[in-house]
Amino acid sequence: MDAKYEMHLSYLKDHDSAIFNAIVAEKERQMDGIELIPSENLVSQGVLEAMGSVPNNKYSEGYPGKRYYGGNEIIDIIENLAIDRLKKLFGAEHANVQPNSGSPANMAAYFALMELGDTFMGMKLTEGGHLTHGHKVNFSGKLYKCKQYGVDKETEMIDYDTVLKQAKEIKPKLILSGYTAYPRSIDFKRFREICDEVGAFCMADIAHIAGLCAGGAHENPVPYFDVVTTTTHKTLRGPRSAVIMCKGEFAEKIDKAVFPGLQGGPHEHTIAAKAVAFKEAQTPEFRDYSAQIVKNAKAMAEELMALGLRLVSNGTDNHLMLVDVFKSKNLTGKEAEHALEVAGIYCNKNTIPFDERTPWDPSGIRIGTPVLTTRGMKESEMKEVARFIAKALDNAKDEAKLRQIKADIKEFCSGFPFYK
Ligand code: DSN
Repeated sequence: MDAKYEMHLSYLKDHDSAIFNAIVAEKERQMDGIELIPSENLVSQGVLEAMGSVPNNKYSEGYPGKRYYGGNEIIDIIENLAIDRLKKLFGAEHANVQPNSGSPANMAAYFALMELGDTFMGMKLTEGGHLTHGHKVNFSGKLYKCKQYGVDKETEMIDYDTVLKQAKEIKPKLILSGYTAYPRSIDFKRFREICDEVGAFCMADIAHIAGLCAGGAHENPVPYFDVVTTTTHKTLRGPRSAVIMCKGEFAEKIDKAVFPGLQGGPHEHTIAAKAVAFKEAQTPEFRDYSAQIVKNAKAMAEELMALGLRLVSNGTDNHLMLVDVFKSKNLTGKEAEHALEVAGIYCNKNTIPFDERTPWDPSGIRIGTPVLTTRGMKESEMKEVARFIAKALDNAKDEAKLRQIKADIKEFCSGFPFYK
């Protein structure tokens, strides 16, 4: 996106200075720093405007044409636009745009496809999965029996033959692919074959890579998977929310699982914002954006490795990478996250495959390029960012040096403005 966006806060400025000041300070933090959290993004003015709009005021339980409240004829237009645009974007037979965020979207999909207590397979959290992919502290591991798969110890990538072998033994009702911390392409066709071989439902949670799938920078599983969930605020660059897409044969079950199974009144202002984002994602500019995210990630990965940092699986195919800071710099993930934050670089500590440390203070950090790419940065800037990262990690215990790096980063970022 080339445009620089205005923030409309004039009413708050005059009537609620505490919230006004906090929002402006947060906008400045976002603009002055290097945002590397791979699940974050910056949204357009259109998305922001729709989110702050009057459909917020409406109750519309039910679906277009079948609501439990009067006065929904305009809301139906909004929700149908979101549905139609999403189906076109991903080639989906059916779409439900009501899930409020990623976890309830996954919950609704499980409710639709499985009985409580059924067995499914998902990726381990420590190797790239998500809490809702069957972790024991989450509903997904409590309400269902989850047998988890992981990555190969040598390559730190998925070994599809091992997944097939496990699936033959476990005979799961459903196999889930799609991850939150896996830097490599996912062979969705292979997952479909594995599911067909063992008679399992084939589901993906593409929250992280949805923008890449929509823009052609990663294989899109929607046309041939049974059910696909995704959040809408990561690489897809929409409002903080989620959607479910599925084959026509699962449409009724999915819709019933979302409402009345799980949620009440849909957030129609957010659904309007999702519709705006889905239109933006259909443009040639968005295709270029998704390709650039990957080019940028590869450029950053190469430079980080040249600077002596070990990356899980030695690189990336998508928008993110995992840096083994413990092995590379003798820093824990928590120490690295903190040092980078002091320097104005934002990331999150993350376990790496076969981590011997804890998730609260793991061996790695997770970084990615969606936000910097939205700001218009290209490969040469990614190399500069990699050098900032390495310098901050090398000076992790030197507060004064980190503050100097922060000042340099503010100057660097001023060349890539986004919100006025
Ligand atoms: N919290 C998200 C992430 O950061 O990957 C996943 O839901």
